[in-house]
Amino acid sequence: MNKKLIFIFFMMLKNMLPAQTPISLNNDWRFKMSNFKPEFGLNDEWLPVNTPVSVHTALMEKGLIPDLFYRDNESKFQWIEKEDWVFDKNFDLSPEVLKSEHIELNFKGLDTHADVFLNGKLILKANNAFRSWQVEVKDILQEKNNFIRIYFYSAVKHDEFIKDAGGIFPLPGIPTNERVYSRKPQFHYGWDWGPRFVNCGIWRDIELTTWNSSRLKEVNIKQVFLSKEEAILQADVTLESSQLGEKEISFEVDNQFFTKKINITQQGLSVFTIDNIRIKNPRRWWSNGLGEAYLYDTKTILNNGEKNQTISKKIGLRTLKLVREKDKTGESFYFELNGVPVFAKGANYIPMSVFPDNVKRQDYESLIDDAAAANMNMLRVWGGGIYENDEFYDLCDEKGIMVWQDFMYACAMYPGDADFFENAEKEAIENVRRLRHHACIAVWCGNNEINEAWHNWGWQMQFTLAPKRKDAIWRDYKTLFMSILPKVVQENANGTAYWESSPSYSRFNPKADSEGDSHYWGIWHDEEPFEQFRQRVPRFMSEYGFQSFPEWKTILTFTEEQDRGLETPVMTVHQKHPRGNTLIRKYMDREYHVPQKFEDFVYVSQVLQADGMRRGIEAHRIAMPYCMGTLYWQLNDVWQVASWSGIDGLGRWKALHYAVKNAFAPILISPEKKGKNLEIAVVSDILEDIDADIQVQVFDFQGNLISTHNEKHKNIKANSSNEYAHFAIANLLNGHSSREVFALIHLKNNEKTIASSIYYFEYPKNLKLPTPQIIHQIEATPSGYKVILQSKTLAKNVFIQTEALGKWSDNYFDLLPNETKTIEFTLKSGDFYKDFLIKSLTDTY
Ligand code: BMA
Repeated sequence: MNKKLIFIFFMMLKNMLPAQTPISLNNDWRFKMSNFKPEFGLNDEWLPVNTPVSVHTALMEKGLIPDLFYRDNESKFQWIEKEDWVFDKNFDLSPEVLKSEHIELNFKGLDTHADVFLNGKLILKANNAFRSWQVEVKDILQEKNNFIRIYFYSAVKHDEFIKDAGGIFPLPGIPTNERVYSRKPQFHYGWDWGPRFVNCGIWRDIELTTWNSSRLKEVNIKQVFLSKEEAILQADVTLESSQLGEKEISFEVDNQFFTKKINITQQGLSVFTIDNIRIKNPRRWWSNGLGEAYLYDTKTILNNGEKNQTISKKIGLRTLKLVREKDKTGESFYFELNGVPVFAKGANYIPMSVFPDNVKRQDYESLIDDAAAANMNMLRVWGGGIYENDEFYDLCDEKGIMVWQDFMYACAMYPGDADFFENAEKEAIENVRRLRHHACIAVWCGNNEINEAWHNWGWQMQFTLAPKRKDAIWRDYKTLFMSILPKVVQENANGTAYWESSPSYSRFNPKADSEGDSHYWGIWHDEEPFEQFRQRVPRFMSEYGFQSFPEWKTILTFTEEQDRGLETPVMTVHQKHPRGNTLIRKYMDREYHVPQKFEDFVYVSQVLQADGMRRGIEAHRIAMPYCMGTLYWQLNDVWQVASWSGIDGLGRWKALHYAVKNAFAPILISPEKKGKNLEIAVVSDILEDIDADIQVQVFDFQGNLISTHNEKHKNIKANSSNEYAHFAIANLLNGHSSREVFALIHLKNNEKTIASSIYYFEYPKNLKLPTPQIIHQIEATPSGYKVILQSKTLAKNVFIQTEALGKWSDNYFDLLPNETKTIEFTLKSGDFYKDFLIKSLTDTY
């Protein structure tokens, strides 16, 4: 054999060695209700199931209960949460496995209160869905017929028990409800966009891991120094050992190996550092839009005799700081990536399904692609959901999406006993360490809206709390969010910032606009007009939003004919905000003709939401660098529902997501009427200056040119926003009515359009829109279809519907008079021609 072949053979052998390869215990489980009750219509039998799975998803999968999101099924299946459920499984092990010195059972996610028995022995009492659990089980295992049983206690019964057992907690009756007693996804108890399904089950993998003498427990890759010329890293390698002696560890990055001889002098955990890992001319990690999100592959290897063990991680080299500096108006709040202040463009992310056990890698891929495609560079993982699966953060790393990561606490006061704090601390340490190597992680935030709620939502009065009780609740808040969590971040997050609570101040506090991050709900809750976005500009807008309905084809999936009306009992189940429909209608009435037909109302609700939020985004972007971020509420949905999302529960983009894609474009033109002028601001996220001409053309709806105006050679400054031109509206209109024309604004560099915008001088309901004749042609493409459209007159908010699932390159757009527009549809599944329909705003009159 030549040397090359020997090498290949050796590498194959090395890869085949079983050392540390976990043995999956995911398959061949069975489950049933613990105390069988015939009234629920199930048989008293064990049901075979593969994990990860939860009770609700398993029952649906088996066809024993119907689709829980259909019609009003939510209320019919609330009994599931009140029962205890048992999962068990038999398994054999090979003599080789049993020979290992150590055999560990690793439960990556149990939701939530569970007793675990192995071969009749209680090995674990789990009480936190956000933690993983490792148990050494060598002494309990046998070759044949091992038996594992997991008994899940009803979380709601657990919560009620704690709540009622006044003496157990020092502070019974903590506002606002009992969900705080369970460390599980808080939205499972119902939210203003989600159903209540207090789920339980094995929601992440279960594995057996074996090891002898020593194993790699963890590696913490620290970035010691980073410049354009050089990166210096350090790998802190934690080993767990039962035998002492000499070994070798190595670290591989960028085709370089760094090896270290080590001497293990103690049993248990020891940390060894490989330092001075140097990468010349490092390729740095940039957020979406600013450059490549380059990732380096790393391998940390324990040379363990003939059995090597490897931990692989992808890392991005970057500096990412949260900059908060006092200034004349208050305090700045922005993220600085590799020394560049970055305007954060994105949304709030909630879990991808009510049942996170059911979310697949391709679902994550699709959603993170959607975020990147809409020019986003940041998502906020909101505190009422979950610390996401690794795949989510891997994809954010790859696509350059920075992550604002909340700890999982939302809109309630939490207990303050020692057990709770210990559990919370362990949960935080585990998750911070799990995620710290991800380039995407930008900030850890203590909670969602708890500080604001305590001070502004009237709880202190509502719950008539005695002063002592109030003080104690606030003391516990401070312990968790101002002491335990920041300490965990400081000690484990490799320099990532901690922020106590989002938002810092309520919208009724003037400081909300001058420092910290802000949730602005004056638009929506307080019924303020969308124009108010320009008046209430904070330093960093981390929440604001407006509802719409999911697409009609999505509504059809959970309704029957008689359900399809705004206030029908079934639609009410799928609208969780008590004033949701009233508010949508009220805002619609201000700016649009309110359609009679529900189907049209659904469509106009989306157009309304999209345009309102566009105005919000523009208000925030043009205010840079005063304001340095805009994350709207909310990116996605957990089911089919009327909500603030831009992508509906079946993954269909609402009008909002298309509008966001334009409003988040690297270069944005933002026209705004001020007095008698139309002012043209341009925002550029590009890191160099651009020489550009601004051209404004005014047309009537038949396409006749009314006037043209040019401003030549404007220096559009890098990474900034400025007003570059203004035009007297009277000159633009040139004697025509503002109800009959629109302005088309182009920004051109060497005659090439680099950004454009359409401006209307009036609300849509005041425009004298002609009824367009849209002609179209459909052609098949390798990935789906393309639709070519044309109209002689303006067609506003052209919407193309198909029953098929897939992605449109554009939708809900204005088709200009005589323009030929080609739209691509990438088909995922379904029949493209079924219920194919094209409509525009005037079709709803
Ligand atoms: C925010 C969030 C959520 C809520 C949303 C819509 O304040 O933090 O709790 O779902 O508003 O009301």
